[in-house]
Amino acid sequence: MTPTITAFERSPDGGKGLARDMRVRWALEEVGQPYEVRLVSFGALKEPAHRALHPFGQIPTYEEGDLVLFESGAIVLLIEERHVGLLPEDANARGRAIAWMFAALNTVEPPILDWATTRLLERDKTWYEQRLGVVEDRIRDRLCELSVRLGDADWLDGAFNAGDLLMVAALLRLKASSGILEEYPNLSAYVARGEARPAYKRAFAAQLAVVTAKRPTG
Ligand code: GTB
Repeated sequence: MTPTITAFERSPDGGKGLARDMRVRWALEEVGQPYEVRLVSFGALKEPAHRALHPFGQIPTYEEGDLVLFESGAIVLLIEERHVGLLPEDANARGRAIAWMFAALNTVEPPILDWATTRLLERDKTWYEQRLGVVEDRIRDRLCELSVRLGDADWLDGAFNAGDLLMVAALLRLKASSGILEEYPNLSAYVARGEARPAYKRAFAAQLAVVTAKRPTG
């Protein structure tokens, strides 16, 4: 059965691939699973029909037969459980890959989200610059630790897996808008390796096509 995911009808990132449907699209592309996309407006996100799928009125969701899921991390985990290609077969390696998935979502991404929220919503506050500096230093702490662990390896634990997928997705938010990622050349190269994967490119093109299809021509 072909799964259906939801994505923004008009993504506020203008097609940069930063909304969280991107990580689900990427996971589906990695395992070769075709999918359908239902585009949702900001208004419709908060309507009962969408809230029945997602209690917080957000994207992405995932529907497959009787199953309805929300939370991009849970969706990626389900995809890798149902397909070959995103988790190692060895049980211990699989456990470590899942640990990296949680590290991406729970340890590395929170200060990055804090930074994005500060820039988006707190620019007019008298303490904006001070807070931004504090949050950026929290990001640096995490990136420094991650950079040491990655060293000169291509991926976090052997071959590319879902831990890398979510980690690259989290780090991408920093690329080209903060300068912070570029302070860690091995992490910059790590993100570039993720973006160079054919599955990432297909997912990126698919979400960008939504934006370009809506742009008026002429
Ligand atoms: N924990 C959830 C998950 O991982 O699935 C978080 C889902 C979430 O944050 N969804 C956002 C959403 O639906 C879109 S992705 N927001 C609408 C709302 O809450 O009303 C977050 C996002 C939004 C915009 C950008 N951007 O413009 O760059 C990047 C990421």
